Amino acid sequence: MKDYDPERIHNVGVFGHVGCGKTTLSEAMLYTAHAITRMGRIEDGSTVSDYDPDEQRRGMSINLSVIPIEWENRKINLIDVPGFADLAGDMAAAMRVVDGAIIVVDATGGVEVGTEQAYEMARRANLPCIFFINKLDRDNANFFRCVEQIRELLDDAATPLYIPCSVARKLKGIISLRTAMAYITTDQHDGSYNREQVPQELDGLMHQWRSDLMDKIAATDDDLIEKYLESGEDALSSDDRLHGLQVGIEQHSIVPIVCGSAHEVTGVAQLLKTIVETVPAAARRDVTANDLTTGEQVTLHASSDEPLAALVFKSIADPYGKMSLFRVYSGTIHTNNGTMNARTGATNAVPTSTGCAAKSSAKLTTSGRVISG
Ligand SMILES: Nc1nc2c(ncn2[C@@H]2O[C@H](COP(=O)(O)OP(=O)(O)OP(=O)(O)O)[C@@H](O)[C@H]2O)c(=O)[nH]1
Ligand SMILES: [Mg+2]
Repeated sequence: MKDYDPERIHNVGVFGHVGCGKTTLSEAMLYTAHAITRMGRIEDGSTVSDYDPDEQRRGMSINLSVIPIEWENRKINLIDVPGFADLAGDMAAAMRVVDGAIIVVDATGGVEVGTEQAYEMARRANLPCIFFINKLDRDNANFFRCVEQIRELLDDAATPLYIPCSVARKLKGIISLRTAMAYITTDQHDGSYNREQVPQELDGLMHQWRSDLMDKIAATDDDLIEKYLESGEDALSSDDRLHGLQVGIEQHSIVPIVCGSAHEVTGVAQLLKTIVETVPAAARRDVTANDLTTGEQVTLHASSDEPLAALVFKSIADPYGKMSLFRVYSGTIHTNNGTMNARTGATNAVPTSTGCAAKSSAKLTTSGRVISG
């Protein structure tokens, strides 16, 4: 994997109710980004994320997994988090180290207890969120009921950026409300799609939801609202729409909803695009921390030449040894150099630093350094 500076690293967690499809969606993102050549399945115990034999036997996630994905010259550090309520410790651990949250909603079940819990925690952690309404390929999926429930139960700022493109109850792809185009999934189901006109029968629905989105985008900025009121939604350029979306997310007047099917790899490329467009890169998000040696509050900047500050958020022991997963907030960890444990005051050497992709690990940088991000 290439070196990425913190301007190009997005740390994102995938959260939601048990079984809503987080691991399958993570697998679909890896597949869409060509990080794997075939899509693993929960039923076969072949996903990258659920690598533990116990997870494979039970068909559910037990440990969080870190999954790096390269997408359009960015690196997305994805953390796939188990949804099972007894494992909420992993959810809390992941929330501490990510800069954005994907909240997956099962389109057949709607907002469930685990969805509410994940969204509340993400809001408390002040994380920008993206909802992904999954399993739209299922017969009993109901996208619009999910949107209604999300607005009623979680947040009325939730706003679809995409709606399903279903014809005769069959999911064909998704419709972008920003571009007013349909992205139709190809027969390969590998994340590729064809950009097509919106089917006529969905045109009215698309315009109705597009107006809802454009109203919110335009309302974020005086210049945009002026253009919008004078000349309508087509007067907003794609840069205007992106700017309004980003401001809306920052002001919390918009929480984006993306949709699709992890199984059919539909809507997954658009989710990756939404992540890089809306989750701030590591360098963009300063973090405050307590310096335990001085008792003072400090702001950590994600820059490789600052003093080192890193947080171990999960330790895993397996027959091969012990592994600590950490996020570097500022500075650089040099392999075999001493790092001070701020809590105990002890100095520990970091024997090897690797970037990990679930069970496998690969050296993060060619120079054996781990830089902030
Ligand atoms: N039809 C359909 N099934 C899906 C989709 N995504 C996931 N599933 C199925 O839903 C079940 C649960 O999927 P997982 O990916 O394990 O869900 P999860 O959210 O990671 O589950 P936990 O980590 O245990 O909370 C599996 O049987 C998947 O095959 C989808 O888009 N469509
Ligand atoms: Mg899972």
